[in-house]
Amino acid sequence: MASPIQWYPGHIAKAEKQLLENLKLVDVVIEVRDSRILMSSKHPKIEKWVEGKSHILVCNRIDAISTPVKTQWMRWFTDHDRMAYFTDAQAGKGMIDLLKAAQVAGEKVNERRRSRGMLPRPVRAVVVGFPNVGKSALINRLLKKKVVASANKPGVTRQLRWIRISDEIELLDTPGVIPPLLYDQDAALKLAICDDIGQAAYDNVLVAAEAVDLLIGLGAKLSARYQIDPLTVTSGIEYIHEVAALNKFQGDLDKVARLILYDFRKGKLGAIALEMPPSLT
Ligand SMILES: Nc1nc2c(ncn2[C@@H]2O[C@H](COP(=O)(O)OP(=O)(O)OP(=O)(O)O)[C@@H](O)[C@H]2O)c(=O)[nH]1
Ligand SMILES: [Mg+2]
Repeated sequence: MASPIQWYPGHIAKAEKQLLENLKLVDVVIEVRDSRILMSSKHPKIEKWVEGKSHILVCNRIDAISTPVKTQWMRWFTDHDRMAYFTDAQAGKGMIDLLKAAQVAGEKVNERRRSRGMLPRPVRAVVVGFPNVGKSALINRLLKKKVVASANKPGVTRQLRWIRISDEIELLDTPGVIPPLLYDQDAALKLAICDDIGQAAYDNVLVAAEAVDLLIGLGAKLSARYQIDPLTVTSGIEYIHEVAALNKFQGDLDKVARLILYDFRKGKLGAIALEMPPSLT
C-alpha cells in the first residue's frame, strides 16, 4: 500500500498566514492552475479566498497539454459558465486577454469607489496557487521583464511581494500554498507527478510508478524512450523494475523514477494532460 503524501513545512504555513493577512487588501484573486491537472491543482480553500472579490481563473502550462484536450477543457468551462484564461507563461501566450480581464476588474473596483465618493486607485490583485504552477513567471510576463524569481522547482517564491504592473494594476506575488492535510491522495500524487509540491514530500519511486500507470492509460510512448514495452508489464512499479534492470541503470529504481518524472515534466513524453474534463456533471 502506498504511503501517503503529506507536506506542510513551516515556510508554507507562514506563506498561507501572510496570504490570509494580505487578502484583506486585494480586490482580485488570480488563481493559477496547472493545465495538466486542472482539478487537482484547484486549492481546496480557493472559494473562501475569493469571497467578495473578483476571481480570475488562469490555466497555465497550456503548452504541456494537447490542443484537443485544451479544446475540451475550454468547452467544459464555457458549458459551466466559467471564464478561464489559458496561458503559457514561459512563452508569454495568453497575456493580453488576462491583462484585459484584470483591467476590467479594476474598473469595477473604481466605479464602486467613485460611487462612494472615494478616489480611484490601482486595482490590487493577488496571484495564488500551488507551488511551481507558474505564478511568478506569469507576473514577469505581464510586466514584460524579470522582476520576481521564477525557476523550475517548487518553493522558489518565499516572500510576498507587490509589483506595480501599470498605473492601473498592482500584483502580489505569493509563495505556492499547499493544504495542511492532503486528504485527496489521488490529487496529491498528481501534484507530485507534475512537480507542484515540495520534492521532500514524497518517494520518487512511488510517484513515478503512479505516473507510469497513468501514462500507459493515456497512450504515452514509453517504449520508444525506455526500451521496455509497457504491454509486457501489469503495473507502473513493475515497469520501473524492468527499466531499472537494463544494464545502464544497474537496478537503481530511484534513478529510473527520477528520469521518468523528469521526462514527463519536461514534456519529453508528449503533451499529456493527466486530467480530462469530468463528462457527467
Ligand atoms: N512549459 C512551461 N513552463 C512554465 C510555464 N509557466 C511557468 N513555467 C516554468 O515553470 C517553472 C516554475 O515557474 P514559477 O514562476 O517559478 O512558478 P511559481 O508558481 O511562482 O512557483 P513557487 O514560487 O515555487 O510557488 C519555471 O521554470 C517557469 O519558467 C508554462 O506555461 N509552460
Ligand atoms: Mg513563485
